[in-house]
Amino acid sequence: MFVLADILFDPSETSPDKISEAIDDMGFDAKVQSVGENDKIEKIKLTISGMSCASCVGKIENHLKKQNGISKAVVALTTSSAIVEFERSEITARKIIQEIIEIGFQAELRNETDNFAILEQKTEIAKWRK
Ligand code: 9UX
Repeated sequence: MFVLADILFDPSETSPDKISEAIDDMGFDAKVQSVGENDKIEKIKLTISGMSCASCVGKIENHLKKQNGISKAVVALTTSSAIVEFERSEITARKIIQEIIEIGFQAELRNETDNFAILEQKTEIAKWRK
């Protein structure tokens, strides 16, 4: 009997081949059929400076939510940070940062490791698609 399993995984933790092996190890025969677009949504953390009162939070959140492709924008005044979720096909991290700067604040990706993690993940996925 042949069945299809749709598996959602974290590319930083495992790979389709590893998952398939693990299923083989349990006594079944698994083959990877396709690696889908599980990277449609990207989540970034930003450091935002220039916020001096609670209304700034609302200003930034509202401005971001108006942009196409941004599904979530949560800004925190106390930690000078923001978490933004967006569709890669609609908008980029660079554009999001530009939008924040345009309304008078400073923004940058929270740290280098995050940038590398995003890059690595993309490279991994590109590899599997070949
Ligand atoms: Mo508060 Mo923010 O008076 O741009 S709204 S400083």
